[in-house]
Amino acid sequence: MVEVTINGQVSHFVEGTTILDAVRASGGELPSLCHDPRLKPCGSCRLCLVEVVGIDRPVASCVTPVAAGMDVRTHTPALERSRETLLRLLAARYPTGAAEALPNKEFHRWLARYGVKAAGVNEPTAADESHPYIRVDMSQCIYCYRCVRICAEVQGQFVWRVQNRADRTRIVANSGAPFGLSQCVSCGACTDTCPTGALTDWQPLDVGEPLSLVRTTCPYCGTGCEIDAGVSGGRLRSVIPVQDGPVGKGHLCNKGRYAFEYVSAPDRVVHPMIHMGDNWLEVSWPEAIRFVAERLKRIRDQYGPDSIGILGSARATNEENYIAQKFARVVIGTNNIDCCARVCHAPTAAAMSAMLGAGAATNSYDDIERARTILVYGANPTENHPVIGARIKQAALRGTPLVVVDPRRTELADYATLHLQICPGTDVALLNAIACVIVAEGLADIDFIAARAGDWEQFQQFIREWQPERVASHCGVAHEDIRAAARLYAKGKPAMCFHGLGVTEHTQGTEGVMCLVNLALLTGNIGKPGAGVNPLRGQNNVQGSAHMGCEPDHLTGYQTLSASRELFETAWRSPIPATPGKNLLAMMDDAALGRLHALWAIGYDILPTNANSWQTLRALSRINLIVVQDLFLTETARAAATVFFPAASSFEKDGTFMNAERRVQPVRKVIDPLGESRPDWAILCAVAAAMGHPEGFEFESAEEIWNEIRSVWPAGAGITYRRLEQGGLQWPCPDESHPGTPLLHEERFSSGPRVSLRRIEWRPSPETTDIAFPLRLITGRTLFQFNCGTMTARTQNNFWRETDTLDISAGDASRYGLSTGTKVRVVSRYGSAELPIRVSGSVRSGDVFATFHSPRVFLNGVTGPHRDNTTATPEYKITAVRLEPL
Ligand SMILES: Nc1nc2c(c(=O)[nH]1)N[C@H]1C(S)=C(S)[C@@H](COP(=O)(O)OP(=O)(O)OC[C@H]3O[C@@H](n4cnc5c(=O)[nH]c(N)nc54)[C@H](O)[C@@H]3O)O[C@H]1N2
Ligand SMILES: Nc1nc2c(c(=O)[nH]1)N[C@H]1C(S)=C(S)[C@@H](COP(=O)(O)OP(=O)(O)OC[C@H]3O[C@@H](n4cnc5c(=O)[nH]c(N)nc54)[C@H](O)[C@@H]3O)O[C@H]1N2
Ligand SMILES: [Mo]
Repeated sequence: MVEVTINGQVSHFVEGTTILDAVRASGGELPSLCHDPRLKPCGSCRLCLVEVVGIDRPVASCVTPVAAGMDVRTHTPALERSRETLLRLLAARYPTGAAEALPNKEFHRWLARYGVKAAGVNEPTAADESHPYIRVDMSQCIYCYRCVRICAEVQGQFVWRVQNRADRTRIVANSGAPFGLSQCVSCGACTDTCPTGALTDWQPLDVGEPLSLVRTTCPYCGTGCEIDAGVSGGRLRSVIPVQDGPVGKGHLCNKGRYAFEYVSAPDRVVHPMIHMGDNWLEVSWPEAIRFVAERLKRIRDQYGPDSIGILGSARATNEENYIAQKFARVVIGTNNIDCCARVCHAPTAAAMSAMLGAGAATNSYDDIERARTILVYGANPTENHPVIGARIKQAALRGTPLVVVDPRRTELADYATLHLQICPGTDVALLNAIACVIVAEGLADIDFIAARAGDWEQFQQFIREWQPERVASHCGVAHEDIRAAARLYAKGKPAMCFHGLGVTEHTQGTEGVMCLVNLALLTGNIGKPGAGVNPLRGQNNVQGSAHMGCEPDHLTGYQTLSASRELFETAWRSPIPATPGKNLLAMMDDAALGRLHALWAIGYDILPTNANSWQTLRALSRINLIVVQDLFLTETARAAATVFFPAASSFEKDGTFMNAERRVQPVRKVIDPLGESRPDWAILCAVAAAMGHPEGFEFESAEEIWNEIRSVWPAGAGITYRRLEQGGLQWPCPDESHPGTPLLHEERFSSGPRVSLRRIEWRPSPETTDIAFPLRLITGRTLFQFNCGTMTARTQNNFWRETDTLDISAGDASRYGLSTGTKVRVVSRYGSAELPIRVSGSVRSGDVFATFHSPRVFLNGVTGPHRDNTTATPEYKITAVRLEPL
């Protein structure tokens, strides 16, 4: 700490603190225009100059660190005069009226504060209005370059460029094309930092600045960025990043920042409805609840509790998912409860809990900056977890070696030291070969293995057979590259692995993740900062919904039914059914055989998202009672539901989400539930009461539910709502003085002191290409749309991505006589779908890629029946197809 005097006041600061930060930290106000804490300081605007006793000339406070004994003056008459002069110079050319239109912009605030009026001409022609969310008017640019810097330094997109020099300097979107057509990923960072009216969101221009901000958590992906939601007139108006959010650190992606219009979409369903004849009839809540309660009772009495299945929601809160599984087990009396972790990272949870004792990410996002090598395995974070993707991209730009394993050339592959463009479904072979190199070349961490890993002898024996030369042709990767990847990962410690669905959504999904854990164990990359095995979990609360017990074999806290039954029976004062529960896939199998009579799907649109949709449709159509609880009439609801319960969105209720780094974060009510919609937990509790089981479901608030969760989940016991006010807590957090756990398995594994290396044989996918089906379809996602599309497709994100496309290599396209925009029929052994072609350099000849976001395309009409051999997760990543012209 150094002692500094600021305007006569003595204070202490950490060494390296800049004068500007010191002044602001001690509550002082100091104008600046080029500064943003998210950026490297540049000291160019001269507004933050201060006088330091003993130094002749004023210094730029944003680039000058404090020093012991420094005596700083921030507001001498000379400094204030020079600030006013600077502002006058800038205002001379600044359009009149611009400052009044957006009084909250930084430059506009300083103009007002120093009593300076803009005197320039308005040049409306300078405006670029081609972007759906951002208005550009460079006649209001003051050349602070914050947009250029944030786009490069935070998002890594390099859209904004400086053109020309001196008087003719202009800032333009790359290539000078209209901004809306540029490489912009619409993260909003530039408008967020722009201190003038040059870059602004349309929102405040259209509907005015919000009157208040409510801090909550983003409703989209498992990254879990905190957001400030702007409200006025009882409506959600804007979203901006929380500057001190532990995850986003003042950054968001397009969806979190802008794609919230779904909340007030005109077709949001806001009344309970019952399907009668060919129509949906709006009914009252008591009517809808009575109807469902009676039908469920009747079905339970007639066919038994296991003829009913419930699906929790990866989009709803922890509290709601806790109630969903408690409802299934206590009120219905079945373990038939699942959620869409099943089709996603269930293999990760299974593999990691089997091997390490905890089924969740070992490390935290903050380790990205600590890692000395990053392995991105079967994941596409710049599109699917963009805030994490941007951090990984920045690490690569700084020179951290990056290895990407993906059959497609993803954006990160462009930044990678090494991209292994693997043939889909050959990961176990490839990972074994990497392990083989690590062992054979003496790169294994023998001390770590001796202390903490078992079955080392047997593993060495086994892995010897997996030389890269043997697997290279199966994997479609050069054996030299496999060796190079092994060396990068094993030598550049700590090495951090992020993985995604490219590993899990396969017949060997669970085993693939086990192979990744093997690599971390072999190299001692576990239990250390900057290392570990880290699944990039899918939705906002998919980690939480499974963790709360929306899984047939697990109770809250991922505690197994077999081990924790007694704890829960005591807490719930109710027996827990003994019959093993069915997962989603098994429920569908049962339904197809006429054995599942009721299904309650909460925030999960299974028809378009489950693989092999036609089979799903056949199954659904045999179920007597389907209740869909959602914001919208989903495809499942349209095709097969009898009752629709309108749920409140995450902006309309309190609760918590759990992100992919095990962080529990608050979800706060920003606006009232739209229409008659209700929080999911309230609906479940009302049905419990109507079924004659109010006890255990008489909650008044989400916090009351959370406190019950804490009482049955020892590793979460210390996470109170009050503590969450300070920015979320990572479990394990066993008591209220525990700080939370950013890093797992440090001294010992969750399951004990030693864990075993796994010997896993590679078994090729049963889905093979042949003359009739010569191409391999890979499915996945894209930046601007989200999963079943119910939310993003109701926003202006359609501007960038109106429909799913079939990405094909240029060579294959010309072979089939196809070009971008041509519509084709993709046909598999299971069904077909029609969608336009997009010729793309990202896929290899023989592979095609498509997203599954658009209900018009219904891509899962094409995918097949194969499943992970441990968790039943569908093999979405490989389907043999052919293309037919239309
Ligand atoms: N914009 C956007 N973001 C999302 C979502 C969204 O729909 N849109 N969905 C959210 C959800 S639910 C999830 S689960 C996450 C998923 O996030 P990711 O795990 O990144 O999901 P995918 O894009 O499905 O697949 C990742 C990558 O796996 C590659 N891959 C395919 N087959 C193989 C293979 O055999 N081996 C290897 N090594 N790689 C393979 C694909 O080419 C793809 O680039 O994203 C979340 N975030
Ligand atoms: N071909 C192919 N198919 C896939 C995949 C793939 O890679 N390829 N990936 C799979 C994966 S990983 C996943 S996770 C699934 C995703 O499949 P889904 O879970 O069906 O998709 P989501 O879009 O995440 O959202 C589900 C629903 O939740 C609703 N919702 C949002 N908030 C709330 C709320 O607070 N309460 C309630 N009740 N509802 C709410 C939304 O309106 C939406 O209808 O798709 C799977 N399907
Ligand atoms: Mo997912």
